[in-house]
Amino acid sequence: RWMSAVPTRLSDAERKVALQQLTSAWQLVEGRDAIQRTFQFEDFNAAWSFMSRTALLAEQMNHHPEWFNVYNRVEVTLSTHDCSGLSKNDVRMALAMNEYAEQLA
Ligand code: H2B
Repeated sequence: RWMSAVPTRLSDAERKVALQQLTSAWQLVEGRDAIQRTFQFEDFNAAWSFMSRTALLAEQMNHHPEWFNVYNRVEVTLSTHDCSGLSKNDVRMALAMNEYAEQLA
């Protein structure tokens, strides 16, 4: 695989726009430059479908979520360790997850 460019941290202005775009479902994590959202689905099957779709995108983007699943709940934290903070990749991933969850609702 080709090496991709190292992502850069969002500026304060970019971060503000991104958070508005992502809706209040995503929140900044306290004490860490990361965003977090908890998704809840009908059952485990829907949660796993969501995770499968997200996993395919994560591999494509070479950008991987931190997440925790129990039954129908998926707790997601997005951050970019390559830049020790939030990058466009986190925003893109969050938007895609919103969409996948919407489709599985
Ligand atoms: N995922 C996330 N969330 N942040 C990163 O900085 C990141 C990643 N970097 N997946 C990639 C992999 C990097 O570690 C590899 C070596 O390309």
